[in-house]
Amino acid sequence: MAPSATSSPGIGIANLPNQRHKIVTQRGANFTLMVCGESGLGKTTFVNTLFTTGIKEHKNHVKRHSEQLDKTVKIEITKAELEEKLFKVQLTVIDTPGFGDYVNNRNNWDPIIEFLDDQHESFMRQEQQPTREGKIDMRVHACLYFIRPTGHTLSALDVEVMKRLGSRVNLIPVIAKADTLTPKDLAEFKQKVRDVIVAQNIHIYSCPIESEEESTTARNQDIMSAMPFAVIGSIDTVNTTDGRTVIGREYSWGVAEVENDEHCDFKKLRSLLIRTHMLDLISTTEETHYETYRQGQMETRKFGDPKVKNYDNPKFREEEDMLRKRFTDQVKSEENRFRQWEQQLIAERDRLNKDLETQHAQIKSLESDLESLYQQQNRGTIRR
Ligand SMILES: Nc1nc2c(ncn2[C@@H]2O[C@H](COP(=O)(O)OP(=O)(O)OP(=O)(O)O)[C@@H](O)[C@H]2O)c(=O)[nH]1
Ligand SMILES: [Mg+2]
Repeated sequence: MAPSATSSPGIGIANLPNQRHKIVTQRGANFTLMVCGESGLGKTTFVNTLFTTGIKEHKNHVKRHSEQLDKTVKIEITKAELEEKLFKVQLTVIDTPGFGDYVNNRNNWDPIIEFLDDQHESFMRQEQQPTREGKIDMRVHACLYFIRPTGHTLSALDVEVMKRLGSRVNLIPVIAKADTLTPKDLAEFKQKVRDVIVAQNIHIYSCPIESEEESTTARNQDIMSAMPFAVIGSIDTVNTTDGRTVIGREYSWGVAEVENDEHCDFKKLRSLLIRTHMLDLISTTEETHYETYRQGQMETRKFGDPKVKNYDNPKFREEEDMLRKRFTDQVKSEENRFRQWEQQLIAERDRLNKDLETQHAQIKSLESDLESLYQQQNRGTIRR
């Protein structure tokens, strides 16, 4: 940097964007994406689609099992390395179990919220250590929330979960299975979802629109106007009627194409995530969400104190009450048993003591009998 600073006028601030670019290029970036939402909406399929289209050709891709379309039952983490024009990105995708199919589905998204907070927590604790090199960072930079394509509106569950997510992470709403709605219904549904998001004051990610270059501004506008992104997930290669081979879902009426802007917003979403706005997602996570978490924690607890786990789950509370009652009952019945046993022991001791006394008395009388016999005998011998 030194030669350019001396040879060019000014102090070289104009070079800063390039410098930042260079630093990031050398170090590479970590990008973590999470998918969540109700069960069976195609989250796992979407992750597989993402890996099949676009990420596969990059080196070191950790291939997922392509047949894995079972219900996801635990948080699953997949890593891949992307490289584009010397820019390296360690991509981590987190697939989560769907919620909403339990009888009592209150709070069954808690593990997801906890996971998000835990990543901030773990990073914060590492920052508090004397050596801060080689930190492990799994803070989630973007969370795709899958919405059921009902055509009506967001469910109460969606609203509740999205509110919680939006205050912690860059939340990106996604309409699942876009091929199940007609273009007209899809457009109407999108508007309804947008209205609820505004009415309920749900925080969703919005990227900076304005840019020095007109084409970039137009592209940003185009991407943001597609929110909530409608997606189609598939890893199957199918043939269209006009003879093209595409990734999509085949129906009797034709093919729903994943990478076709006329059919869904998959390409726009992928572009936002891994091309155009990755750095913005990373920096807003750092500057907004992590900072909010850090400040919140610093205000409520002392430096170095462990995080308070807030399990306000009624199911746990019920179980805890039951356990406590069982424990008290058991202690009580044991106490009763001991008391009876003690009584029996006391009675037995008294009986034995009485026996002992009678025996003592018998011994005493026998001894005095013996004494008097001795005396009588002694008197007889003296007389003789
Ligand atoms: N029509 C249609 N079906 C889809 C789409 N994406 C996935 N599916 C189907 O939906 C079903 C569920 O897909 P998954 O990817 O397992 O759903 P999930 O959200 O991961 O489900 P959980 O792991 O239970 O939360 C599968 O039969 C998929 O083939 C889509 O875009 N359109
Ligand atoms: Mg799944």
